[in-house]
Amino acid sequence: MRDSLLIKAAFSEKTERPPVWMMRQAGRFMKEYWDIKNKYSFLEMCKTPELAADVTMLPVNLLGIDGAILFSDILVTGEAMGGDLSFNAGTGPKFANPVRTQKDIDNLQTDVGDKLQYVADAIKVIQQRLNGSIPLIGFAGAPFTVMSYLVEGGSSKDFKLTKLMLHNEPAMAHQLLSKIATVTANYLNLQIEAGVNAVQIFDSWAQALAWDDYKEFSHYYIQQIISKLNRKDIPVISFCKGSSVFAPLMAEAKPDVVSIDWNVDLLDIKKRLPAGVAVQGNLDPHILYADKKVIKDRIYRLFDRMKDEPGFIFNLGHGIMPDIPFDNVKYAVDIIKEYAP
Ligand code: 1CP
Repeated sequence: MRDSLLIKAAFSEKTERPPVWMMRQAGRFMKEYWDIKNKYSFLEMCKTPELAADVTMLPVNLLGIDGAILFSDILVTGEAMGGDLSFNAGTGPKFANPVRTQKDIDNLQTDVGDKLQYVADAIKVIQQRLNGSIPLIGFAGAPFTVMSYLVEGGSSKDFKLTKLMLHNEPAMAHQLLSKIATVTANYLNLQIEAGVNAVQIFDSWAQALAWDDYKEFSHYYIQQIISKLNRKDIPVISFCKGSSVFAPLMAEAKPDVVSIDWNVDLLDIKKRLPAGVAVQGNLDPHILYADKKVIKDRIYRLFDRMKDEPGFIFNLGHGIMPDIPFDNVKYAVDIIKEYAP
């Protein structure tokens, strides 16, 4: 895998073309996903290695992308720590026992490797199916983002209770974040041990934070996690929504790749990062709703801009929306493979 397009680009080595994969590629925009989802619950799919492998392989077989991503969710760490997690159509993820008091935090467990063993089992089945063709990306949620679901009890628009805990009870917030960070570092090492070829940390809601709060309550813990990973030749990708602002700080945590949202010019931000830090991104996912000529124009514009830069992985600035037409996603992957500067 060390010679694959994705791993080479992640280590800022020259590649014949930029590799492509897309956040949330293994999911809801594909009819074949729903054929499986209509028979099982989401958590059953995650916890049954053969099913997790079936879904992981969908975009590999149907799109021909350059990296597979483990089928799971960022909230499985919260569940393993004691969160009563469910996923309901329409309302998204729910924790029935939100974490809001000192006692709630004290009750959270951190020695949870056994409870996440099903992920290691899934990774082994997926690697058999991939059979050395392309790298498998493992992942986990960043502590701040996972904390937000635990504290709010589910999705949130304004993160009111989470931010109140940061601001009024910072010592409690640090205890909670520290517990999540311990679990997350161990969990990513479990994935590396089981055979993933790269890992990505998702801090999906970091953009809700002010600079100082991001530094104290998010960046600090991501740095801790990255420093504990048994990386060998496993690149670490750090994603956050808000990276057009936070990227220089994200790079200080020493990931190999910083994944950038679509608010910023990718070349400009790459030039502001230390040499040897690759970038991933940064197409606005809404472009994939547009006409094919717009899709081609925007992707080739990005590629022309990045053509002299080793260390560029094509991705979206955030995940694929469930109602994006499959045909447009396939078209994007096809034209990326045809790109010649
Ligand atoms: O390609 C893939 O989709 C791989 C598997 C994957 C990943 C990487 C899933 C499956 N979830 C995730 C990460 C994830 N989960 C993130 C980070 C990425 C991002 O920012 O988009 C987040 C924030 C979640 C939390 C979550 N889980 C949400 C978002 C809710 C919100 O607050 O907006 C949702 C809808 C889920 C459930 C979920 N996870 C994955 C799928 C396919 C689904 C839908 C389940 C269903 O079909 O009902």
